[in-house]
Amino acid sequence: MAEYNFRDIEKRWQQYWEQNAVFKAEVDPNRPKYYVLDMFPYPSGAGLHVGHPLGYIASDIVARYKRIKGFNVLHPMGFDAFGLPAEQYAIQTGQHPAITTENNIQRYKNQFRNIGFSYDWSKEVRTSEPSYYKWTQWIFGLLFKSWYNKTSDKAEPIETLVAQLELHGNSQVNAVCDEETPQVSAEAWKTMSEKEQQDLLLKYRLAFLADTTVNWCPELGTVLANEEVKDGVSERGGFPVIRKEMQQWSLRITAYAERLLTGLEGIDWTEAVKEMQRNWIGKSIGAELDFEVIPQEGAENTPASIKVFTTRIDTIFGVSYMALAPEHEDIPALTTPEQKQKVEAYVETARNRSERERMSDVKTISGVFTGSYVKHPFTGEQVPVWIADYVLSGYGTGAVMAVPAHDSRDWAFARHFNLPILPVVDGGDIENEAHEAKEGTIINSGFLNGLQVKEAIKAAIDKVEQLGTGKAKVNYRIRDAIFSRQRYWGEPFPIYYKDGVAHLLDESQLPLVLPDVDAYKPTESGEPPLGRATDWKTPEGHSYELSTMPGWAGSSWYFFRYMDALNKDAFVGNEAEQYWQNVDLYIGGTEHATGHLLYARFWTKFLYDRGFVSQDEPFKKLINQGMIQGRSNFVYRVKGTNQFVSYHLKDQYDYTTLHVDVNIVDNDVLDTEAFRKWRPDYADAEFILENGKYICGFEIEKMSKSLGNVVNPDDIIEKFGADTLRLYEMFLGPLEQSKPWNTNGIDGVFKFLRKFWRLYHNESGEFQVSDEAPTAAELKVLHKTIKKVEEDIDRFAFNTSVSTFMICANELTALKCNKRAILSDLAILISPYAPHIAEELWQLLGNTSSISTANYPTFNEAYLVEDSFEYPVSINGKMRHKISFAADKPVQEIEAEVLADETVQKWMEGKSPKKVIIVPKKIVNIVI
Ligand code: ANZ
Repeated sequence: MAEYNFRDIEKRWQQYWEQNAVFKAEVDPNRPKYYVLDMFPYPSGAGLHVGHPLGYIASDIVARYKRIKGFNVLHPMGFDAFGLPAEQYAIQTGQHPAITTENNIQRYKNQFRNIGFSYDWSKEVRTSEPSYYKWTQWIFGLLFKSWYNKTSDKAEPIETLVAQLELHGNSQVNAVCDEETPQVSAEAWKTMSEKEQQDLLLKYRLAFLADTTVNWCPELGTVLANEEVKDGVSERGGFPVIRKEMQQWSLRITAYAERLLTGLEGIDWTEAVKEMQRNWIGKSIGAELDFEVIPQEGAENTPASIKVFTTRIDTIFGVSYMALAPEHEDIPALTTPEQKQKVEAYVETARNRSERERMSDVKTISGVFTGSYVKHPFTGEQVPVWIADYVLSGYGTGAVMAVPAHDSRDWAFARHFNLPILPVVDGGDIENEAHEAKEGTIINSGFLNGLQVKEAIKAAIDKVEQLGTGKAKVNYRIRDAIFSRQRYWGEPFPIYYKDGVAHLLDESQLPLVLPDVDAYKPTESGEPPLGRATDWKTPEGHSYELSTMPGWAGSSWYFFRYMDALNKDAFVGNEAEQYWQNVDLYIGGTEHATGHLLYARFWTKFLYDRGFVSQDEPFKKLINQGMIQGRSNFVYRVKGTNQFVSYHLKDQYDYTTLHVDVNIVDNDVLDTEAFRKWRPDYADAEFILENGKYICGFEIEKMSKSLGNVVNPDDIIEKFGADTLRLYEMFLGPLEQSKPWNTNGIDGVFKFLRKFWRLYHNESGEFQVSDEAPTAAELKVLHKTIKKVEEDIDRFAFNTSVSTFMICANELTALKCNKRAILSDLAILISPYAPHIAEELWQLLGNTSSISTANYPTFNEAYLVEDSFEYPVSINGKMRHKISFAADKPVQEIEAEVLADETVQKWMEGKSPKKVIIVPKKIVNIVI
């Protein structure tokens, strides 16, 4: 074999890895484990473009590196296979989403295979397989059978709650539960009907059914999570989303708010992602206090008081109105007859704006007066009660004490409706904007006069506690997670209804498999698609739940399944779980910062509480890879013609700019023939060329089909090979950075691999290495590389390793090195990056097992020690010669030898030196 024949080599090694299950990972207590995971993909119809494998290549390098470092590596791959696109396609075409999904998965797997990933395919998971979602249903069931005990600070079986109810009712139960959980004595509990008991337990269960205000998307026919709604429309499809009350399954993630927050301290994630999670959880420390309602004459059902949540009770003397969320339940009772019409109209419109929209919309200030007043707790003055849509119903108490002088939203509202602005601290320009009373400021109002903010908060809380009208309170912004979707392509709930009570299917009945339906859309009467399934009932004739689980159900625990993917008795077996524990390195996109990553942490903590896993954080280290952007190319059509003008000539014409498919452009030069064939309209296109070429313009944009800038890894592999693709993706720049794809540079990497190949071959292209002992210079090049590559991978700086390999190959080529001792180690070093070529060379070197079973070479510092130094010799300021000396040679000896040197003597022209200056390891200066 002569040339570097990557096509042959790559196919052969991919087959070898697969047939010999080289990367199969088994529990092995004698070896340390390393678990490296990618966020598994949703198999979309478009397949992978070159941006997708960036993170996968990085994790594969780490996996392969850790293997040769002696770790037992778990590196699996699978598919997040339920989801909307396959279902939308089913609605349009009638093709079962399972078929679409299967086809797409096969395409992905082929693409993965072509890139040479070292996955253990025996552990593949697919969330849409019944053998997998059986366990998603099982975990849901476990959540249903659990409650959160604040005293033990963990989830417990519902039986421990029932035992307490039987003994003392719920007076001593310290649980995370529904805000409207009634007080129940043991007697009352015992006399409750089955339905009443179950209704009460639902208020405690970690998976529960409740009426909630949801984001309803009529076009998609489903409820969406907050993060699936962007600017009032659905993230997928951009359809309008309205707010609606519906009975939904939810998960009580709020029970874990504090632990999700503190758990961040112990994991190695970027500060940016941690901060996003902190904000999402949104802990705020403040107080709740009651404002007494001043009853209106003749008004009925007036509540005695209204509770507000404030983080700034120190500003209480600045309160000039109270504002309620439009959904606040006391609004009807507080509204006076004169205000009734206005209030009702306002509430109706305000309700349909999503929370996000209401919070982010600062431009429109809207609100209405209820007609009622409350009493200021300290001054006794009348405070008007307004309704304002900047107050959110789901946060705090849905009511705020407004302090316009010191809060900007209150300020804007007060200005708009001409309400008083009462400062409690000096300073600021409150005529024109709110003045934030920062920490350390002195309050000068009421009994808080003279106290600093912090002290004032404490003093005010003490006071309301004494009065019995308030208390310190911690609030979290995070909401319980709505878990029902009115869709077909998701996990069925293991739930059936009997006499209006939700019951959990017995474990022996799982999986509850998705039924067949005649169409993938809601029924005539508006039930979810599962309502179309005929005879979809329990053997006793009870109806099943018709919603399915959301996309994030299956991805909240898949990392456990990989550890023991074929286990039929448990979602993961103890032995496997205790060995693999959790993910050492997790690589994926930032778009999952608050969704998937938060839910996965929640489920892990829950499973930990219930004793099914030994770790309470799933991902020890997280890296977010950057996005690969597209590099779009443009052509310029002369207006009104079918003529296209080359980039540098375009300004002489009146033209329109058009995207052109980058696949018919090479180095910004358009393949004009291919262009004519590209689209029927261009069949007779004419070109105005420069230097005989049509040059395209370019721009960096998002990689997207519609912009014609999508590059398919299959094409790159066909042309240059997978090893080149892998190296090139890493070479583009630091992993975490976003960067444009530019196929133009790939040639350099390909040339490097050819040069690398030639190191192991003689001039006639035959494999030939020498068994001679390596020289010091050769050893130095090798050990420099060993050290650098190791440091780079440990820092996840893969791009700099690629340049290190290039330098190494250049240096060894210059030294004409073909020593086995050097080249053998070098093959190992490059094997994580370019595994196919490495395997091939490894075999040529006479090895019979995969290079992944080799050991990473040991770095030896001694080879790097500079043992000689080449001194430049300058005579009268001009560099005339170079002479090498041992690095530790004494200066006098150097001087003697330099002056005796023939070339030096020639330059000195027989004169004797006036001065000789020697700077050790720098320079010899002779003045004559
Ligand atoms: C008086 C006050 C004075 C406030 C001041 C702020 C500044 P975080 O930190 O986000 O928890 N608030 C309370 N409930 C609300 C709701 N449902 N919708 C909108 N705003 C609400 O914010 C808590 C602060 O936001 C609370 O403290 C309350 O306004 C407001 F100079 O009370 B504050």
